[in-house]
Amino acid sequence: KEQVEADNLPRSDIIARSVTILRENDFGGYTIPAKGLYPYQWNWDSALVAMGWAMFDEARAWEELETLFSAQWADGMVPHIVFHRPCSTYFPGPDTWQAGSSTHSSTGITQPPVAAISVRKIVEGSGNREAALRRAAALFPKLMRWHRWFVTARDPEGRGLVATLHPWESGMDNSPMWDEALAAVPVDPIPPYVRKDLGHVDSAMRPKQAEYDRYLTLLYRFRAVGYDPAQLYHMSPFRVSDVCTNSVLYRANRDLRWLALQLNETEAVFEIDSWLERARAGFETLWDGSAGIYRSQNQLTGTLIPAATSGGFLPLFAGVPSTDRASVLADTISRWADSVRYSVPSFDPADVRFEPLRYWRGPVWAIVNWMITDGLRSYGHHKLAERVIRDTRTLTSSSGMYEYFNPIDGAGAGGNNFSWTAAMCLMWLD
Ligand code: 9WN
Repeated sequence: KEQVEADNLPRSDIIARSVTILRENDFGGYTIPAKGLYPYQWNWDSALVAMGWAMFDEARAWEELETLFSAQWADGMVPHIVFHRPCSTYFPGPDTWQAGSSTHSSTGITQPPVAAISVRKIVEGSGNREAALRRAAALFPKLMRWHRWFVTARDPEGRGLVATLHPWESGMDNSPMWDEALAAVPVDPIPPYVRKDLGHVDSAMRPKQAEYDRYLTLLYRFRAVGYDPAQLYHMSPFRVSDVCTNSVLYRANRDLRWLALQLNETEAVFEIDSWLERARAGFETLWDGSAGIYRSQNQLTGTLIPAATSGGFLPLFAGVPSTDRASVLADTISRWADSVRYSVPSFDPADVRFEPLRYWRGPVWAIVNWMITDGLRSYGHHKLAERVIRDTRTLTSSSGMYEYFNPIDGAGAGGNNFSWTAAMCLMWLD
């Protein structure tokens, strides 16, 4: 380990490499996650990447978010992918989704709502707060509409937790969290399709065919009802309370509330307060004290999902747990970290389904580490946060700015020169 750590790049190299990656993945107002593999604008990628841009080019950071919101749907939803230009290297693309706003072609589902978190970070880091607040003020009503959409379209029954209707919406596509819920989705006789992802990366690092068949089945069913949110909530054969999405939304609501106060938007503050209060009750139902982690829930069966994943630590990022509970979570993170070489694995390393190389079933993700460390720091767990940051720095320095990393041997996996990995490296230089 010392050997690898000795290879850590100096600060100036990290900056140079990260900036180069963002610039090379800049397609004019939006940043693609990685060349070839992901050629469009992804929702939560863009919001996270905007924070990276803000470290050296604030105007470009605002542009990233403004471009994302230019594709907002009339009902308030902000889609998970915006197809700004045709491209044949990704499947499923615009021809399969057949969705969008009046101006933009997009998917018909969403992703964890990071944007408001990003807006606050950019404003707080800005050298010209007044100008930054003007840019933020223009985004504010759009952010409100998106968050309101979550509450109305995805929590119509008032559970305090919003529903995720497709594994792609969770951003943690093939996480073991979704195994049972996804297995219960029947595979329809869907049109034959060719996966493009396998032309870019090894199949051992990607979701399996059985999962893709169900991802596509859901897509075609949603498309058949024109992505009407009222119908989707009731007819989707996959409906979960994802602990990651709900944590990101809770944190985003706190940051949006902060922005509302800056902008003297008093009514909005009250509205956001009601969302936060409802969600606090919802989170209580996800806590598993005996395992020391938050879980996701299958809304269709009512069961708490047994798989413990790194998403279960994200209520720390939200600021939801009490300090006692935060310490329990920190202990669980330490235990996981002790059982691998690089923290934080995306799935419990003690679980038989743990796979160190397969996407969301074990590998380390820099963005999740960023959220976890931000949460740990806010609860005063600085030593553990530093350990996670050090591990991520070692991984990115020695293996490259990969999409994700093997927690056992540190090998980079998935796409290389990855935008959000580069952005997180810039964030940690703070
Ligand atoms: C489907 C872009 C996206 C991330 C997701 C990650 C992966 C896409 C895919 O890549 O998902 O949206 O084709 O695998 O799971 O979190 O936003 O980086």
